[in-house]
Amino acid sequence: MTVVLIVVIVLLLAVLSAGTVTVVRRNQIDRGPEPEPELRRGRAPVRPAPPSPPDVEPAPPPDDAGPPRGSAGPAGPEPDTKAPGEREHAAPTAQRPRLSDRLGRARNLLGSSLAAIRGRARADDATFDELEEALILADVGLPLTGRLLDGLRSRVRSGEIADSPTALLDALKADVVELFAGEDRDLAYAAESPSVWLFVGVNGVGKTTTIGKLAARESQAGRSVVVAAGDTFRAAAGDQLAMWADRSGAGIVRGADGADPSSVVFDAVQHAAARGADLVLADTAGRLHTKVNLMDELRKVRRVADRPPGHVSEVLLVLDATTGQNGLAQAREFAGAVDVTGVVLTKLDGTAKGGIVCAIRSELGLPIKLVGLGEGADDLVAFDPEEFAEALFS
Ligand SMILES: Nc1nc2c(ncn2[C@@H]2O[C@H](COP(=O)(O)OP(=O)(O)OP(=O)(O)O)[C@@H](O)[C@H]2O)c(=O)[nH]1
Ligand SMILES: [Mg+2]
Repeated sequence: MTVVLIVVIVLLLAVLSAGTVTVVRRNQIDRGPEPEPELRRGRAPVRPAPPSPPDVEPAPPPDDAGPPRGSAGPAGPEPDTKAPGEREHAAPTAQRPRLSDRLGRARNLLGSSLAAIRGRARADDATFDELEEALILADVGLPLTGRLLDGLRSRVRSGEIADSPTALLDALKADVVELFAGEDRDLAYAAESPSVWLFVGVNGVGKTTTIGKLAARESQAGRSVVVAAGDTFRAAAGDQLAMWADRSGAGIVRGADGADPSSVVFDAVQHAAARGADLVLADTAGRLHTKVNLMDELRKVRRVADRPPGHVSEVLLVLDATTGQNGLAQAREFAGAVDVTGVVLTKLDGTAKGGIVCAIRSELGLPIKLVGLGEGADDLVAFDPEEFAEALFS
């Protein structure tokens, strides 16, 4: 009897302890996996894409000789069911970054050279040699460096500039600001909506990111925005743009992978017009400026985007400031192909040396409209020559 009682008690204890283990395991499962370290830090660019809206079916490639086929209106299911006016605008964001705070590398590079120049007694040949070296290091480029120094030399000789390094550097700063005088840096809107801003450039320069930043900015300003996923070359490009559109509340029109980019942009314009949207921001696939067929494709995108009801009011060439003088060759080719109206210089916060801004302006005469200072939605600022010269040469 006692033996039977002991066996029953042991069995009871065994059952109870098994139950406890089950509960602990369930609790562990309920907590779910630990978040990825990247997500915990909250870095925006790797945020998982939002559930993508149904894509707009691409219309057949528009024919250059006449109106695009299938162009009666936005094709396929609407990707964005809210009317532009109903769309909630992105929440007001933090203060915009300052160029002087982000131009780290250029300032470091120039800082020690400028300190050495300031320490000299006079603005003599040795001072000019040092200044020449500093400007070339800062990516101002040989031709412009030569022109700037020639002008300064003759003004020191004539006594217009005092024979002191500080006076010399002040005059240089003023000359750099003067380079940008008279340029129209405003982004243009067409008299009739929708305006189309087309973004072009080589691979990886920051076209899609710039569109994302601008979609947020324009939405905050109260404009209704549609982004056109004209990069049908890379499968992930549409998702990247959809993520930015989702954040800013902009509408998006996408095409199938490999679709004719001009048909996607055309659909986006139709979609924007049908909904009374103000602005279409059209992405394009990165392309080498030396590839004739790809540059021809871009010409076609521009032509199609400019057909009523669309009005191309900006063609923005996006250049990566860290590529230095090669940006000039890119700018020449793109400007020749699609009538570039302005430059967006990205990654000035990175390893860029800054002086390329001056070279682009002086060699190509294109206005620098915007500057990218980071990967976040707020990291896009209007280019300010005074602030730039102050940041670079102080
Ligand atoms: N630091 C920094 N990174 C930037 C800036 N603008 C873009 N980037 C980063 O540069 C990388 C490329 O940006 P994308 O916008 O994908 O470039 P893209 O021109 O659209 O590239 P493709 O579509 O491949 O031609 C991304 O990692 C961006 O986060 C900037 O101003 N500063
Ligand atoms: Mg892109």
